[in-house]
Amino acid sequence: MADQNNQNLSSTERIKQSSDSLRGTLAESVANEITGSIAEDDQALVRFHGMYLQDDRDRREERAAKKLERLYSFMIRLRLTGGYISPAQWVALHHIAGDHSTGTIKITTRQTIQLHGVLKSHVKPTLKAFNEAALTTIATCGDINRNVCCTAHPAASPLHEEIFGLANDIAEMLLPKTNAYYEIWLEGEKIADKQLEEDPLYQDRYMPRKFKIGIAIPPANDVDILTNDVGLIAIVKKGVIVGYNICVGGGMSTTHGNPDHYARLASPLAFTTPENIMKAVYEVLTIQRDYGNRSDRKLARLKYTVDRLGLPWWREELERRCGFKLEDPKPFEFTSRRDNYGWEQNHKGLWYYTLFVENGRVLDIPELKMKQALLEIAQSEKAAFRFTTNQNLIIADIKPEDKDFVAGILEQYGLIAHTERATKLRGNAMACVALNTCALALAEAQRYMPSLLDKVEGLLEKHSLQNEELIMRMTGCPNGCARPYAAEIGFVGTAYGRYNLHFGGDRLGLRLNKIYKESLDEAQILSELDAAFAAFKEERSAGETFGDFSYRKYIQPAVTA
Ligand code: SRM
Ligand code: SF4
Repeated sequence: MADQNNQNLSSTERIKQSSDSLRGTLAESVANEITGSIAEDDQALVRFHGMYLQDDRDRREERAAKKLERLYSFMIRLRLTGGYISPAQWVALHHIAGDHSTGTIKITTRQTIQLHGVLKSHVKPTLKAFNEAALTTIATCGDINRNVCCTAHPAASPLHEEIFGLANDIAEMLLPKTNAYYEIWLEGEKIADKQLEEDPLYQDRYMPRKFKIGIAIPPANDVDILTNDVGLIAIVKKGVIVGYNICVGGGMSTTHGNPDHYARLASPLAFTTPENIMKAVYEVLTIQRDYGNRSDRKLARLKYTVDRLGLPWWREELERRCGFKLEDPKPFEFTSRRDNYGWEQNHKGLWYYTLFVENGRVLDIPELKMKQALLEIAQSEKAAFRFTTNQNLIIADIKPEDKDFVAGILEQYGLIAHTERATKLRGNAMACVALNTCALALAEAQRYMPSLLDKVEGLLEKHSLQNEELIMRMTGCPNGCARPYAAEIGFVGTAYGRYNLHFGGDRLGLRLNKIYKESLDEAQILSELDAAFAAFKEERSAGETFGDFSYRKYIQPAVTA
């Protein structure tokens, strides 16, 4: 019996099951003008609709002193499979961000967009405006399949369109069947016939926890494929995708001081053909739905179900549910994980400009009017927009005759100089949102990382290492939203101003790093990095990356001791 481990269901399981297909009392909560918040159970349900209730953590003390409730608002996340948005949609997004949120358009580490600071009274107008632009937020959060990521850059491979299509098909297949989103936010009709809402995949319990899928075309591993619950790696022979390696059980989150909660890279489980891949992905979800832990949410991700039941069991069960045999995973090779900044042309002659967006924050500041420049490009309808999982933006699908026009706007607003100015370190770096909106942050991340980078750049120059392609990532807590455990140098917040320093991840995303030193302040971080860079410069072998060197010098001896 699949659910025998799940006698004591977590409170979230009960909320889901009694929610009337994700409705709960959301409509009443949203209509209640007395508070900026919503009822507690609805806070869990609203996530399935693509939102989180948050409050401005910078203003908690001031509000408490005035005996005011917290300054509540919503973070709203779009669903953009493979990170694509049309020019008309960008124009709409620009105005919606200005009218209803802080105005900053935030590119996330899963190729989509978040708006912050949306007051409760603005949520419906925001979702309606998104809907008018054929944009949706459904199922971007909650215990359900999230935004499906795929290799971002169409110039990376002539096969990009095929995996982008697969990403869209998978995303569609795994949408929830409930009509609640349309009813609550878009004045849709209440469906009287409940049979129309029957959901054979999610039923009334949805997944035990969030579920993430990515697709990569080697040699690019820009999507950090093995950090997904399910990572599909396209196997290409003579220019044709002959099938996909199915990798299962990736996930980043840890808990400080608890070894039972760990980061894990997905394990190659099997290979199957393009004809069978949809069925195989679907059945991985049904297995996790039936066998995932529904008692302890900390152990509910697929990675723990994979480790608990083992890969041979998983393969057998997947074959049984699919009704066809799977093959052994095929060999593949990744050669890079970074975004290639600047101009590139694809096999059809279309042009792409990959723009550096520090920590994914698109906004206008006096010295850089990035948002305005992108609005003008979008208004011209001469380019679309694609987001990368490194929080950057590709100005995309530009016809050769339009390239000069787009380049002119980029030049005029200084965006080409801005991108070229980014050092290799900064260009590869990522930090999560953290303070002031993230309720779980223990330390700063995106607001602090730029100034730390200034100092680390200085250290690299001191050791003549500024041309190294180092991957450095930071998060404000151990949940791992900027995938810090898959970086060569990772910082994970432990308390305000303090971070665990991780060393030893590889450059290509095939080996996780480990804690090197715990809870360091900035002075200690810089001193540790100074010493490690000096040793790297002195002792590295030919062509050795910092990740491999630091693994060999600092991590491996501890692991094998
Ligand atoms: Fe995340 C929760 C932001 C990618 C692992 N994540 C959160 C919340 C919603 C905090 C909360 O639950 O209250 C953060 C909202 C902050 C804010 O104010 O915006 C948040 N996560 C983000 C984003 C925006 C970070 C960014 O700077 O881009 C990313 C949005 C992705 C998207 O568009 O869907 C984001 N989160 C990730 C990733 C990276 C990835 O998916 O490639 C991870 C690690 C991979 C994984 O899932 O294992 C990640 N976020 C988590 C977790 C830990 C989940 C777990 O297994 O325990 C949490 C906490 C939770 O779910 O309980 C979390
Ligand atoms: Fe918030 Fe932690 Fe995710 Fe950063 S890693 S956004 S602090 S949950």
